[in-house]
Amino acid sequence: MHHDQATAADGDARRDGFTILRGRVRPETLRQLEALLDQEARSLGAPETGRRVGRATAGGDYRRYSNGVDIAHAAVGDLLDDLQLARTLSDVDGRAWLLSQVFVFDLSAGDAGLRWHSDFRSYAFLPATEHAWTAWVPLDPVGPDDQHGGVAVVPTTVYSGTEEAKMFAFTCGALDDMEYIGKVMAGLEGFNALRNLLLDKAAIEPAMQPGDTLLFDRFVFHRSMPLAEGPRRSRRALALRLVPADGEYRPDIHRTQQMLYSAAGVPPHDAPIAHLMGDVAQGERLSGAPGLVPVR
Ligand SMILES: O=C(O)CCC(=O)C(=O)O
Repeated sequence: MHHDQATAADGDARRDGFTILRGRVRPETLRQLEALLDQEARSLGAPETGRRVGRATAGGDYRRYSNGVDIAHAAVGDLLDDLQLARTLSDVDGRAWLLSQVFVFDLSAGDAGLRWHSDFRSYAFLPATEHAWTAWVPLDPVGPDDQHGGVAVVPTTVYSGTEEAKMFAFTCGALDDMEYIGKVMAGLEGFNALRNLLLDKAAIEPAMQPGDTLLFDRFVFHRSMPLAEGPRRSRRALALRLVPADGEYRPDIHRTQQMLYSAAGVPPHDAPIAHLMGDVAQGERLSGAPGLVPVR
């Protein structure tokens, strides 16, 4: 990572779990991504396309949304070329990375987006202690001096999702004890309220222009900032999910978390990578998956 370019508010990936990569995405790539987002959005409400699209994510709401963008799309390839994430992430921990999923989010005034969360569910096919990264790429200006509409983060030096991920995975492994599950469910609301109080207090809302990228670790708590009234009708963004090539494939955790969440009445989360895994079996390395795209 370019430590020389980073300011305190932009975070340090190794220390804070997030950083902002300023101006890496070229204007030509941004135009292609806008077209890609519009193309995905047109498929809204057209189930015959077979794409996984919908108005609402699990717990969030948007004008347009997709979690099923083709990760091998040419515009996504150009974005990866611009971002040079292999170098940046290797500077953080020396590993190689794979693209596992691409989302598009289009938030208009009045949409809540996603509340405070870390990305346990998007990466539930990994061991609970495993790192993974999201590159969040806005296509419109965001921030406190603009119409808000960005993503707020809390540095992992203040609060980290590491223990909650372990807690969820442990609880997923205890589905045979419904008395225990019931007590966990009953305690969750109070637990989340206390944690969210701290997150609201410690939140950093980065100011970003199209071309900038917010890179954050799976354990970083983050939320959508609602779009305030103003000249822009909506805020568009892409999110790239990145997984370690030497990470272990654990579809069993993904499966049990689906059961746990549905027991709590929360909508299921699509299996984001099962169709990309080929013959890779539980416990094997993600690098063997034919459908995951190497990050360059
Ligand atoms: O773009 C947004 O509103 C939220 C993105 C987000 O929370 C995520 O990618 O996990």
